[in-house]
Amino acid sequence: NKHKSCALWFTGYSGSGKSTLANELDFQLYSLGKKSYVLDGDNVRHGLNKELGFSQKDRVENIRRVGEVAKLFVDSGQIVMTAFISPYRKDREQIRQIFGQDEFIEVFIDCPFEICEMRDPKGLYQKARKGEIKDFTGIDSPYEPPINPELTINTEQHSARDAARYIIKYLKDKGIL
Ligand code: GGZ
Repeated sequence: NKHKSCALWFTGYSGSGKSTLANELDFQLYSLGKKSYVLDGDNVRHGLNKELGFSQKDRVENIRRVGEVAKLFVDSGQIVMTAFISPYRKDREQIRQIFGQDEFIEVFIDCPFEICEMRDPKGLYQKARKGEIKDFTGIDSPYEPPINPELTINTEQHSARDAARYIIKYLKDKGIL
């Protein structure tokens, strides 16, 4: 059951399916006997990063800390999935630099913005449209898609189950699993 450790860095809009896919992948890896962990807003923004909001400055710091924590997981020999919007290309590239070659796998969760807004699982897009939430990604805060991600997953066309299988195949092909 040996595997190499790596960080799978999911990036995409709110509602694009990052956490759903990360958790499905976590489940599939567990079924294969592999040790993995998901970092997302639920377990990071309420604790470690609870003083941070959604201004550009706070997002940059949020993502910087998540990158450092992900690095600790990789150093401990695990496969870590991070599910944060991580809207700035430069920040993602800086995090890539702290990892070794092949340890950082950027996964673009490519779901059309209109679909994310239509899904609106938490009603946040509607609130942002009404001006009740400021600095909302894709509305009045930017999102910079990756230019050369290791993987691109369209969650409009593929189920989380199939997408997770596709990522596992990638990890096997790369000799990580
Ligand atoms: C974007 C926001 C905002 C604003 C609250 N903009 O669908 P969700 O609810 O669960 O995912 C979103 C999450 C984004 O947090 P991240 O830590 O991933 O963002 S970043 O990487 O940019 O630091 C959404 C909710 O928090 N949320 N306000 N203004 N998303």
